[in-house]
Amino acid sequence: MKVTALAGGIGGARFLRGVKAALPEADVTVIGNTGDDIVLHRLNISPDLDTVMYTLGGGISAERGWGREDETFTVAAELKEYGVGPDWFGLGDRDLATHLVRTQMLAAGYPLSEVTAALCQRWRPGVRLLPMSDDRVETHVVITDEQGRRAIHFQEWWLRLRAGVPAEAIVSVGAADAKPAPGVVDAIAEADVVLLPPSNPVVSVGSILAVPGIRDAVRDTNAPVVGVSPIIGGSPVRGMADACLQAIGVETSAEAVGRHYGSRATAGEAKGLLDGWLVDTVDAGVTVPGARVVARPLLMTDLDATVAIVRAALELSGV
Ligand code: GDP
Ligand code: FO1
Ligand code: CA
Repeated sequence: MKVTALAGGIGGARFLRGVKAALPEADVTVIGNTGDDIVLHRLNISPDLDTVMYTLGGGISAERGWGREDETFTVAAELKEYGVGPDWFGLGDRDLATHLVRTQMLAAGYPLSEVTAALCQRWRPGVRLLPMSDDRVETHVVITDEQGRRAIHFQEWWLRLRAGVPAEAIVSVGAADAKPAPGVVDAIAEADVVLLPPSNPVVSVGSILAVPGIRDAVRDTNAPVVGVSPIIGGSPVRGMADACLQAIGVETSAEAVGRHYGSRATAGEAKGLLDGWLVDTVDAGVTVPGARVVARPLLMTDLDATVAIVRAALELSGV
């Protein structure tokens, strides 16, 4: 069976661990968000690709959910001594090696998709991990602070400001001119099932869908498309997705996010993405016109619980 998933970082990666355990024989393609990518100290950093790669490859920090297990931050401490920022981004020593390899390969002319494949040679995540695009796309957030109204990188808003300053707009810089990476559109078109994990609907799944051609591929695939809600009982399970949803005028609820994705049964321009929408049992009764909505426990507390969520999503898809 061919499974294709559109994933962000921690929520996506944890869900994918369940996909691999539920379907050990499946051919899984992951389309990863690169809107969070940032260049710091001339290093190309791809946090969401790395989170998926390390989580599925056994290198993730279990405690933090991002970066490497057994990490040290000596280089970051030395940079701080020089007064060289930013100090809000946790640059780990082990993680640094990944950024160095990625930066060198990109500088040598390899596209990000090939660089990612090369990094995965080491980590063997057991899925085909494709960046959404080989073109540079960066999520920026428009805020107003003491320096006036300006756009800052998503990572600065998320990590330094902890999304505490309201986002007046969230912009995918470069997305309009980006092309899907090789294999992305085919992986959606040729899948037996397409899954939208419980990733951030705005800055993870939303960024991927902002690359021209990807949203249409999801709308038009012959495969059933099922999404899993990252919002339970009116709150994100982790992180600050509510601040992102507010910026795009979507209420923080499983129903509003399901309706934001919309149903594939809707005709014309308003055609959405979903055949099925999985919500938590506390959100039972939610409706998304044109899509089947099923309620199941959606907390990925351990692998067994996550496998049960994946099985429920597959059942809902009918595959
Ligand atoms: P990020 O890139 O690291 O922020 O990760 P993602 O975008 O992939 O996922 C973030 C989302 O995962 C958040 O909005 C959380 O609400 C959601 N999430 C985290 N843990 C769980 C869980 O156990 N169950 C569900 N349903 N959602 C979760
Ligand atoms: N998340 C944090 O909350 N603080 C950090 O310092 C941090 C550093 C970091 C470094 C590499 C990496 O791959 C991920 C990292 N993350 C960090 C996670 C990540 O950047 C974001 O929290 C998510 O992408 C938000 O969507
Ligand atoms: Ca992310």
